[in-house]
Amino acid sequence: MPAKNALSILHSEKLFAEAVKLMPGGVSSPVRAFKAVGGTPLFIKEAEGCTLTDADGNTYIDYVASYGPAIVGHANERVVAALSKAIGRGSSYGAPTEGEIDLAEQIISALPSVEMVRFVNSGTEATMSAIRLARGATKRDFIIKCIGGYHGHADQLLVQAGSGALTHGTPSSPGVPESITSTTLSVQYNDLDAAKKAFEVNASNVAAFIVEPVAGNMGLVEPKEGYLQGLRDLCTQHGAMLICDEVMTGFRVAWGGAQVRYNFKPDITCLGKVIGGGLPVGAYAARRELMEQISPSGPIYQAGTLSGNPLAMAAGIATLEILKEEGAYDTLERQAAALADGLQAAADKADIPIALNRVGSMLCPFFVKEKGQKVTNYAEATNCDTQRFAKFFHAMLERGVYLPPSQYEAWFVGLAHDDEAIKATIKAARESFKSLA
Ligand code: KE4
Repeated sequence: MPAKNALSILHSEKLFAEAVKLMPGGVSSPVRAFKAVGGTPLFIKEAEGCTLTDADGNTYIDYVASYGPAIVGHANERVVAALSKAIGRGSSYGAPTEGEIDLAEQIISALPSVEMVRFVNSGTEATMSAIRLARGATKRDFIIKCIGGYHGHADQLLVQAGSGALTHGTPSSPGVPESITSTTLSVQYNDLDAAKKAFEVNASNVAAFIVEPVAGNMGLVEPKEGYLQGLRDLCTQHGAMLICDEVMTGFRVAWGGAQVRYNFKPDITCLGKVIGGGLPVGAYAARRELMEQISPSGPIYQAGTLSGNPLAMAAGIATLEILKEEGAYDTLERQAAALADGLQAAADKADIPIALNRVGSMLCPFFVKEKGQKVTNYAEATNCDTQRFAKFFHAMLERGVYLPPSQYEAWFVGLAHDDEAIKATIKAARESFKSLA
């Protein structure tokens, strides 16, 4: 387990000073810059299991897990072995490979709504392509998304987005033309009436409703009873596609993702993160008659130099093989439940009000203003004490626990978070909550 952290993060500070001269904000993705919590982002030198080591040699129990992919633990020996074998055969051919068949078969066998898959290189590409497929298949232009829903940074979806955009308080980004976003409608998540109204107003123009089945980019908010099936019925009623963005929940909240956990059938599913085992990957998938409309079997164009990359396929296949083993999801459930219970008890003991939401191995403590407050939608999620979260974040970091640097991100528990790690995290949380009181 992590040694007591040295106070020094001198190397990270030095590296960050260099990085900011070379890259916007010194990072390759905004949330990593610690803007929402303050302080210097830590430069990570290596990771193993559930532990990160920063440039100064400090070690941390990690709940970012690369925002989901590291579900079987960092540098998992079976994933490393698969990659070591694959890299010796080259890294990319620009030609079909057997690995794509193997991973596609796994995905199709896990998701009852899916008969065919197309691999891409990120969640953004997956959702962008799924929207194009829905628009091409329905010959309609409008899409509906949820306020606070984040589906990557494609122009048409960066409208009242969650995650980074929400964290930075600029939900709609400059550089996105009004002409592009005029066909994107936003409604409240978990509000079926709002969805109904959006459909009624735009009836026969709606190509798709895209939803994160479990909202993981406004913190973590679980779907209300009947919400997802309600969206399914609305899309069927209006001839629109239901796009289920499972980039975060796919193979995370269940082997079959949220659509199996909550038992509903989307038209198109987007995947990423876990299916690449930490390498760049995304995928969109659907029934045959839809997917065969994608080039080259159909007219809807989509392509990618590194799509189906042999290394990403090898890492994804190895990761899913581990998750498919008996008991993997029981372990994820048990460890995440133990953490959630411990966090709640620690907050209660320090008399710090939190609303702790959890779905499987994804969880998020919201720093609510009043004891007993729940967080069931975007308005409640964004009515939290983000300053208090920031203080908690740093208190935990000093005690060797690395959390996502924003109140609007989910925490991820993986197979490598053993009892010792969970206990150490709860101990750090007890002290951290106390320091806030
Ligand atoms: P990427 O393009 O970042 O691979 O995937 C975009 C995406 C799509 N859909 C959902 C539900 C997602 O959560 C994401 C990306 N998630 C964020 C974490 N909140 C990635 C972290 C980051 O932006 O650095």
